[in-house]
Amino acid sequence: MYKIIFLFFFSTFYIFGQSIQPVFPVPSKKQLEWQKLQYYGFIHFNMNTFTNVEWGEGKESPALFNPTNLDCNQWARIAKKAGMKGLILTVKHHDGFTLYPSKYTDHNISKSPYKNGKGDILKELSLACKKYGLKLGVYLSPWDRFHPEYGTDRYNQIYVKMQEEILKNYGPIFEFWYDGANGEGPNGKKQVYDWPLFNGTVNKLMPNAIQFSDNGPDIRWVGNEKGFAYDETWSPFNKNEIYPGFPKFDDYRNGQINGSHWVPVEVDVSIRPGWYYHPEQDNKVKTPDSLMKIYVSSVGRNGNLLLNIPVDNRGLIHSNDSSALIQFAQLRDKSFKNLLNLSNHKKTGNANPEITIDLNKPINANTLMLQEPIAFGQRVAQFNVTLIDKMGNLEVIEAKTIGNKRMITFKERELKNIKISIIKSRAQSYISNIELYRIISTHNESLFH
Ligand code: FUL
Repeated sequence: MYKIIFLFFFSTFYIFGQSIQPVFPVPSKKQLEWQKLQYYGFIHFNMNTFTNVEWGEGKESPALFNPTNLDCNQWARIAKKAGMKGLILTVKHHDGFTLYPSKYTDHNISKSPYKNGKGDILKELSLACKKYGLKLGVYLSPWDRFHPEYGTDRYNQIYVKMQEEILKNYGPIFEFWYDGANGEGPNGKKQVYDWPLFNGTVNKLMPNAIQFSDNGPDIRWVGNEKGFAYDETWSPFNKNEIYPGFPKFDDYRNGQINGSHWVPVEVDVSIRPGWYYHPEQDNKVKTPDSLMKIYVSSVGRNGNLLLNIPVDNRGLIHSNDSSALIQFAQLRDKSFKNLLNLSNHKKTGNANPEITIDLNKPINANTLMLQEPIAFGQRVAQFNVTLIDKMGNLEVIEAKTIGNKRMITFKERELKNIKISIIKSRAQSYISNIELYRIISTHNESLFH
């Protein structure tokens, strides 16, 4: 129907057989697989759920931990229906209470009334994830405000023993999550963590697991908990210059154009104001429209989205959260339909391509999605998108990085021409995919005005 001309344009998809020279760093196989997940869930559920706080002190009585209707199948069923690819559980938060009967801490679920001390919620969730075809991940807080050995060398060994218990007994773990909080333990001391030991334990026992922290090794924090990555978001990252809890992380959150290692971003955000369940936040669940904006600003800015659901003190996902999650999934289904057909095209190439798409029949859209073939490295550092509508009105949008997926949103219009100009690139640039969407709100209107 429409004519598409790719001027000065090379791409993996369009130039079969041409060998692309990688620009380092490049992702490992497991990092590439992880990037394809795009969207998965966090479950904050632990002692704090029963004390109604965000951070416990480690002095809470295990008698308080007593969910009356806990059902991990409900969590997994909702996550699956919501289109999530996996769930990451807070097996241990900063207060130190473990949701499985660990032999290496006295502060654990076997001391609670739940199932008369015979409960193991990590086991229950691993079975539910298996049943619903979801991946299972774990959050095991290094900071432990209960453990008497915290702040001594012995604690590093204890942490490793817990990692071993988890990695040996609960089936495949797709992601191991280390948060950056590092405060004082019960004896007033701070721990000097042995990161090479912790990372090495996971690499040895679960080599396919991705490890998250402020500096990787495999994926990293995006630098905020609000649900967005930045216009400039590099997967190349100088990971060896910082450590988890690094006080000046802000200086690192964009990654670095010539970063030493491939460490892509994961965007973690909660569906409610808190990470844990607080009944007073029942009416503060994010709307499907705001979740869609978060998705566009995370998955659409070279990241994966880790969306937290605070399971309530019954042990269930509250209906307000589940209905927002399901409506958000329906919005994605309706919105991410590619309106562009690039099957007919011509191409030529040089280092800074300009891609022109002429549409004979105008297309009503509000989002342009671009992808780089990241297996060969991330390259584009600056580009412009020129939009020309059917009346001939022109708008130029300036942007920085592309990476795995970049969504450029604009006020809905009938597009006649689109021009993508790469202004700055680390090396020969490649665009492997271009799509156009009309992303809608729950009222079926354009989401962007
Ligand atoms: C942070 C923690 O301190 C919060 O409680 C929460 O778990 C968040 C995801 O990570 O570091």
